[in-house]
Amino acid sequence: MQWASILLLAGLCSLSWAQYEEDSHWWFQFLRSQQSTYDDPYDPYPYEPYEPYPYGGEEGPAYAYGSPPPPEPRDCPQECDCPPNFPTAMYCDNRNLKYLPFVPSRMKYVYFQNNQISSIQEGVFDNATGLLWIALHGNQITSDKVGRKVFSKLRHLERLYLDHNNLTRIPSPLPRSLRELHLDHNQISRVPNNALEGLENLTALYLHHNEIQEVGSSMRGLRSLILLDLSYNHLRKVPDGLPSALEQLYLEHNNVFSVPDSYFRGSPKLLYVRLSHNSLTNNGLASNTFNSSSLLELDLSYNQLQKIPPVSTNLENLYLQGNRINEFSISSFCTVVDVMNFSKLQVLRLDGNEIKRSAMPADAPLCLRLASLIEI
Ligand SMILES: *[C@@H]1O[C@H](CO)[C@@H](O)[C@H](O)[C@H]1NC(C)=O
Ligand SMILES: *[C@@H]1O[C@H](CO)[C@@H](O)[C@H](O)[C@H]1NC(C)=O
Ligand SMILES: *[C@@H]1O[C@H](CO)[C@@H](O)[C@H](O)[C@H]1NC(C)=O
Ligand SMILES: *[C@@H]1O[C@H](CO)[C@@H](O)[C@H](O)[C@H]1NC(C)=O
Ligand SMILES: CC(=O)N[C@H]1CO[C@H](CO)[C@@H](O)[C@@H]1O
Repeated sequence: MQWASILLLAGLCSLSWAQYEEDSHWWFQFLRSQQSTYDDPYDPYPYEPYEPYPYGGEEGPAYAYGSPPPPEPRDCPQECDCPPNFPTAMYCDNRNLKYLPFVPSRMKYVYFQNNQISSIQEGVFDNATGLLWIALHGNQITSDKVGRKVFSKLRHLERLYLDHNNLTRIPSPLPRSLRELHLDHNQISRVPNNALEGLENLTALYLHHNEIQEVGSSMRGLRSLILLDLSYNHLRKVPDGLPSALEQLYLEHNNVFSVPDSYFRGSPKLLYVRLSHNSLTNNGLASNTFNSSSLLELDLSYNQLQKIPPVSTNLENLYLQGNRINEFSISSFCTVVDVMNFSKLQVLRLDGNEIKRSAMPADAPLCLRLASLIEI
């Protein structure tokens, strides 16, 4: 990772500049701490395709250790730090701010996280039309105090962090240039069909831990979307139509009770689907709902399934623990078994069901010949 990227990401993690100056190894420790945060045992695929795009040396941080830091430029708001050797970044995080200071025009990266900011007043970003990242997470921003046009001049904005706030709606309109939108841990309850219209470059959308009951067809048009996280909401239905580039779909901890037939056909690149802790029954599923050849991992644990739904022979990980499954149907994995036809399943979890070990059919090893873990 390049220096600039490390600095930019470090800004999000609320290290202070004092730390940077004291310890020339701070970045190493930062990387190590990052590693442990990502070390989630539930997440076997630490998949981070959204590294800040390779970033030219133009405004590299290159902090000269040993020499006294030059004075801060005069346009820097007094509440904030504007490191002279990184002239496009402004750090105003973790300092009990109640209001957003005006952002000077040269800024591209601004960090306001972990304060007590409750509003985004009209005009605050009007001069900073080159902004690429805005970090506002960990504040108390409410939807009625977000200026109607605050984001309208930001034609280059790529990352917007508004997670861990008090929002009840998705701010609108949003810059069409956005690539990452973080809105998780708010109180958003509804996503209107046009809320995300025109976000043609959006690759990751984080809406988990909200109170969303319905998203309608709002996701369908997001043609670059790769990751959609709607977990920990109150959804009873899956979104109407999935984006065609989607690879990761997280819907765990909702109240979804059915998934339409051929639902995943519209997303031929889908790799990971998590639907654990929902209300799925076999009646709510068509026979080929999950038989989608791109899927590598499917988590259907903690639902109310009584049978193993048919899956593609390409599937590698299938989680079905905590259901009411009472038979081991090998036909759910293999319709034909011979030298050339078998399942690629490696991990199958069936523990916490109503099934006995002896229910494993004799021909199971032939079909599931790659399985390294089968838990019953
Ligand atoms: C915003 O930009 C205008 C025009 O460049 C300038 O006159 C004004 O002082 C700027 N405002 C602030 C608060 O920096
Ligand atoms: C935001 O939510 C928190 C926790 O729910 C609450 O304590 C706080 O008063 C709220 N702030 C505003 C400005 O509504
Ligand atoms: C989307 O990204 C492409 C390529 O990076 C860029 O040319 C285009 O202007 C972006 N679209 C918007 C609406 O910013
Ligand atoms: C999955 O669908 C394919 C055709 O796309 C079919 O050949 C196969 O038998 C199906 N698998 C199961 C387990 O029903
Ligand atoms: C259902 C299935 O995958 N059938 C395949 C079994 O293997 C033969 C080759 O031996 C293929 O032609 C079939 O399509």
